[in-house]
Amino acid sequence: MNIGIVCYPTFGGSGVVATELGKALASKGHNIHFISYNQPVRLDAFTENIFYHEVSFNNYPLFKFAPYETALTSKIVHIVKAHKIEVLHVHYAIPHAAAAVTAKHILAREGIILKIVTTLHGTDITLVGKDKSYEPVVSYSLHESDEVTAVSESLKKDTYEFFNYDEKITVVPNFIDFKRFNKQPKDHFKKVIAPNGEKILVHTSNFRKVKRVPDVLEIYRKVSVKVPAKLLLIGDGPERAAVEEECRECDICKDVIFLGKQEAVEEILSIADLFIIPSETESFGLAALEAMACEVPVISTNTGGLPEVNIDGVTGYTSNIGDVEKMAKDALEILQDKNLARFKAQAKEHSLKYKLENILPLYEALY
Ligand code: GMT
Repeated sequence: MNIGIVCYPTFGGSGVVATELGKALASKGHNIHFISYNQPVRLDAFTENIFYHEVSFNNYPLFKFAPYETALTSKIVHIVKAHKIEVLHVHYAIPHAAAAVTAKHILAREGIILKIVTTLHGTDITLVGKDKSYEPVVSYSLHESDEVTAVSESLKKDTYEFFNYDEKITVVPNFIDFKRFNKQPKDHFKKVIAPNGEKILVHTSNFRKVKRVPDVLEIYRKVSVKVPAKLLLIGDGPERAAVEEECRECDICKDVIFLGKQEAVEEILSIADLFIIPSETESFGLAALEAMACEVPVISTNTGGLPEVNIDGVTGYTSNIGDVEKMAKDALEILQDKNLARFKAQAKEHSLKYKLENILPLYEALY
């Protein structure tokens, strides 16, 4: 098939899922056309039947805000016509679904049929659900999509709750390519980070408020009083400077290592003993699943789709938002030598449910 994929090009989340999906579809012989404002970060190597189309526009002085949605809509129309796109899969509702729906209507006037699959990823529903200003456009775009998917049961429920939409939503969870996400032998790296056999705790995120990175620090501090440990923080974002400042104030800079944005996150996860994700809201928690695939148990909140991914007492533990006391206690429980191997094995075992080979056919069936 000729398939268009509209996504954000950034590290993490919806952009990663969209890009990995496109690459997997291309390897099965589909022609994949990515449409975005930048080359998606994981679209890093030439592949025969993958094409990238950049949305660009001139920002005239009259415009206070760049008309991205209009430029995207026009781009979709051009690409669908030029490459005979049959299905357009948009990741993240705002503004991608609305642009796709407008393009579909423009094309219909010329007798061209375009089918739209909209995948909801999280903040397009949960955060926006609390800000009603986008509601009419999102509800309309969902109605006008041919298929709507959500990445967890929790997100499906939230969508029905926040939006004026009661048609079918298919849950298609995030997935893992186990050819890439696997525990790798990285003992030399582990020795550099933890020369005295310290436990290694890891957190990955875009350092937005919703990730509650200060809670990660608090959990680490409570754990490291009892068990020698190092904390690796992967990613970058608005809250990072404040968290670094807090490390300096608490004099723990030598044990808390900020790694910034990392491409080969699986190599770092390969030396980790525990992954911490204390988010305020998380529709799925792909970062947690990536950790589990590398045999790392998870300490998370019980919000959104996290309990679907991190099974309480099996792959790690879940807690109420902000309950750092319990999260630290649970972390110590997992880190005890008699428990660690069991939790690691169980995390891996559960992650296998989300292997690419299981999830890809679900999307193909929708197309
Ligand atoms: O987590 C983020 O802030 C990025 C965000 C996105 O839209 O790219 O991630 C969302 O989509 C991911 C892929 O489906 C999910 O794994 C994340 O849980 C979700 N983030 C939130 O709900 C906060």
